[in-house]
Amino acid sequence: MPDQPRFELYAYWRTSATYRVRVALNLKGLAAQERFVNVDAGENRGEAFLKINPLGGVPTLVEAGFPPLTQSAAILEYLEEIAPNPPLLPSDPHGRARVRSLAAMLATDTHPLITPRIKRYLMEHGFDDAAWRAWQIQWFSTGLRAVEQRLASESQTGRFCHGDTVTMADIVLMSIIVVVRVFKIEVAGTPTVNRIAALCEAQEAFAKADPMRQEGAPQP
Ligand SMILES: N[C@@H](CCC(=O)N[C@@H](CS)C(=O)NCC(=O)O)C(=O)O
Repeated sequence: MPDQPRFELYAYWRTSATYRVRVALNLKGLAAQERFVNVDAGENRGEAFLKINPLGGVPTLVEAGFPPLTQSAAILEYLEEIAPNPPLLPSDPHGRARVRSLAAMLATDTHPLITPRIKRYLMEHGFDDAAWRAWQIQWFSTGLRAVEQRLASESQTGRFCHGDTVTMADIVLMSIIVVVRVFKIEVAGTPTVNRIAALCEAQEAFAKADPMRQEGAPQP
């Protein structure tokens, strides 16, 4: 009998934050048994899931003997510590700070604005579908264009966001790109982002994590 995976990953097909963890697990050769949480049906707000993650968000990583680990950035840092190869952070402090800063521009300052809970609140307070779409375009564009400006102008940018190997910055960047595509939004004027995205998605670890390849994704 094959060994049980070390982790359970509470996940939903489309989510940006879960995608980050999927890519990191793939890159590091770690396996997780996914537990499907239907965010669109509100399962993440049900009593059972709120006991696992009181903020009602996926991903949540569960490992026997430890409390559930929430927050994709914390999960990525944890995976980096338990499985340092391949490294997803540079070896120097300035480099690590730059990678974390690029990642936070999207994971901390962009993504939370377009989550289902924000949509639900806005729709209950006067938004309609068109206003919501304009909101999504506004915040995705703001985040991606700001990252583009840094990537295009900073000398540490290489083939990837930082140097010539994949880091957490690429994982988070791609986590926004794949969701922008799910919502069929086009953000113009981001050539460096597009160049790096093409390199990332050519890698199996990214391709396997694509939302459209997950359980529950709409069939083409
Ligand atoms: N900061 C959290 C975000 C978690 C999060 O908001 N996940 C979204 C899906 S990408 C979610 O489950 N949202 C549920 C909701 O908004 O109701 C992380 O990085 O893990």
